[in-house]
Amino acid sequence: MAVAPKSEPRGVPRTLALELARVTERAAIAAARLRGKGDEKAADQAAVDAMRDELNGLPIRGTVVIGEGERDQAPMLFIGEQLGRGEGPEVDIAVDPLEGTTLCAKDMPGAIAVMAMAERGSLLAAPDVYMQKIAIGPGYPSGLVDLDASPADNIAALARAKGVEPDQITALILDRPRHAGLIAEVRAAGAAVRLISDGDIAGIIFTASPAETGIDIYLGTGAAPEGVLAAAAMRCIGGQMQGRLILDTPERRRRAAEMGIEDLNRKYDLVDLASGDVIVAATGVTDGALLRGVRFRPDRIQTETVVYRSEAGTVRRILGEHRRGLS
Ligand code: VTB
Ligand code: MG
Ligand code: MG
Repeated sequence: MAVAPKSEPRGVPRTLALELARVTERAAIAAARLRGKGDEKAADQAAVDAMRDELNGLPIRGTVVIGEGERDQAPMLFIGEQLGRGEGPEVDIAVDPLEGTTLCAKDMPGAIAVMAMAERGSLLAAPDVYMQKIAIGPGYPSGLVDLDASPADNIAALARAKGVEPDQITALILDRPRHAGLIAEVRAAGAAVRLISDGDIAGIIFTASPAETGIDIYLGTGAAPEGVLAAAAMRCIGGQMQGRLILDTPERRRRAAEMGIEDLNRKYDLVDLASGDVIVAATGVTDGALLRGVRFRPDRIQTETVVYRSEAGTVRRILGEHRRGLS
């Protein structure tokens, strides 16, 4: 009996996965040249330029829906910018060319170049405001934790589901004054808190493999673009996530409305943030727990990239060696 050919998936052609890796590799290398130089803007700009240039060579009709940078006036791939050669599939593009600009400028762990590509209309076009977020890994009943539940209830529910005491739970939280209350509540619930200075995309991804990372839950408020990028990755790996935009000024509300957001208090689920067929790629800039940073050797440049694809649920790690054309 003839085996039916596997149908070509709709949405984003899977061959683009390697192209995405190429894009984040280039951005990471460009940023890594400015690692430890104390100049966040220059490193960000280098990553943005490299990413834009590489994306413009792809056979896609891309629209930037997430272009991080508005909030801190960083150089950005702007929302609405059209990318690609103007042929091929219509796709949404979300980018954070240099996630953790401060980490890069100080040569601290965890700076990455990251982007997502998805079927047209499937990534939340979020303004660069803050987003309240919660995430846990795969394997739990849906709705186990909730953005609107208290930290104590979320920790207790997660501990019960894992069959452990709350003191066996570790929450990852951005180290910010705004989180003082949250951190105290999580500790009062008996859980441990691991603080990070930046990099909550990786922070959310860590919840997907608690045995390796030691992180069971992500809690707190980070940037919305990073929320959408993290959601895109979680769609591929599995896990649960919710987010809510913080639209606390007339200007932010105006900006959100302009971008088509109708319910300003909406609690977004994972699939509201990133639906459809999605590919995510990230390359390490500095060494980190998720990815090794760029290594400059006399004869080559080495990179580590991870590529996630939702349709097949694949996670691929690519060790790149770049020998030419990278001066
Ligand atoms: C977080 C963090 C990012 O922005 O999303 C953060 O994960 C939120 O903004 O790496 P504040 O720094 O204002 O708290 C970053 O630090 C930078 O994009
Ligand atoms: Mg950025
Ligand atoms: Mg960022």
